[in-house]
Amino acid sequence: MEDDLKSLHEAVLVADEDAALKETRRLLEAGADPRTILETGLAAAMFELGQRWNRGEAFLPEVVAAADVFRLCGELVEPALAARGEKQARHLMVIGTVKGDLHDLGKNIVAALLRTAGFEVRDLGKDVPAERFVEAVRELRPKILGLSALLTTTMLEQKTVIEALAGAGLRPAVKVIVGGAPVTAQWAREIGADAYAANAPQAIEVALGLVGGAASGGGGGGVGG
Ligand code: B1M
Repeated sequence: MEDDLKSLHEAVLVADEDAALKETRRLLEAGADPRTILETGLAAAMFELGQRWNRGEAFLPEVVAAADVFRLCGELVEPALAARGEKQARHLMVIGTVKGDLHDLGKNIVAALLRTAGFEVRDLGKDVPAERFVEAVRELRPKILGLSALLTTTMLEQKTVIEALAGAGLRPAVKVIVGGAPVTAQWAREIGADAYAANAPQAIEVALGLVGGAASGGGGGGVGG
């Protein structure tokens, strides 16, 4: 299993679609935890590629190709994840990547894992304007709204959404969780979010805490204080 996860990691890094899909199928058939496949195999590879990009050791076309392979493998894993969440009580959550931001791989993982924890997740996609989030909260009345941002420039849009919710009189109606690589607990506090989560497993913990399903803890969680 360890070796298969390693092979999957390598295949995503070099954007070898056939090998990555084969390894994902092999892991699923061997009964590997789909969360582990997502986090340890797929997400860790994208993280490493991001670091290589930071150091100038990887280039945009490689990142785009790897992101595509990541998405295809994620689609294979999702049914196994969804099957885990089916028997649990459903809390509605709306999630999306904010306006101006096209990064959705992390948000997709967060959404997929939340489904395994008993949340019904409405994913509004990426590049979502504040008005669309407000409209979704007004119409769907979710317990939680999740805002993902991967760019330092688009983090500001998380604040815009929270302000737009307040302007529409909807802020008390929904708990807001913010996340994404440049986002911090301090930023979450500054913009008046209810919680921050650093990664997908933390997002589950935090979301369950907000709906009274479990105590939140770890590195993420409420932003008060
Ligand atoms: Co872009 N990109 N990118 N990119 N990209 C980053 C973010 C960057 C750090 C790379 C770099 O320069 N080193 C940099 C941002 C710099 C900054 O603002 N500080 C950057 C840039 C500059 C850009 C462009 C401007 C590049 C260009 O065109 N010149 C451009 C912008 C496009 C736009 O959005 N308008 C761009 C484009 C792209 C691609 C399209 C090629 C592709 C995205 C494909 C896609 O998402 N469908 C891409 C990618 C893949 C990356 C990196 C390499 C990887 C991001 C990723 O998917 N990671 C990234 C480098 C990096 O992050 N170090 C980079 C894997 C994913 C599983 O992790 O998204 O962090 P992550 O999600 C985690 C947590 O953050 C958290 O949980 C997830 C899972 O554990 N999380 C949440 C995320 N959302 C959450 C929400 C929550 C809670 C937790 O609650 C609601």
